[in-house]
Amino acid sequence: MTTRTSRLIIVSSGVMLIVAGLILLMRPFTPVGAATFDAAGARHAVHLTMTPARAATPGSWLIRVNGSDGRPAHAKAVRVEPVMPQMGHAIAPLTATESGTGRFPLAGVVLPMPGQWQITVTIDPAGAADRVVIPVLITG
Ligand SMILES: [Cu+2]
Repeated sequence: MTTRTSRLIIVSSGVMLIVAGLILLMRPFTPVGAATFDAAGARHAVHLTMTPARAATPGSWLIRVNGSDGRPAHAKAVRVEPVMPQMGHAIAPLTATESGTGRFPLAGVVLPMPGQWQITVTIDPAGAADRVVIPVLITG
């Protein structure tokens, strides 16, 4: 192997390592066992992470709200209404208060049944209420 070839190999494997590192860094952070769901309303986009998305298991939810400009949208709190529309039942609505701009965590949320749920998130920054409906499939 010539010096030139080995130098080329060293440089290209370095480039590949950097590319692999960047791909890892740019991947949105998802905790182990988490499921993520996205939906958009008239003025907001909502990204919901559930850890885990499993029935009858207390879950940690993180709701992230962006405005139409794609940036985190400030609100004091959002209202969260989980329902099972095909079955005609729901759990009591929840209020998630803001923890960092556009971030609304909830702890210990229990969805009692597996199946198709609908999580309605109501955002009300400065009185312009926006409802975003997120379809969520919950496993047993
Ligand atoms: Cu049900």
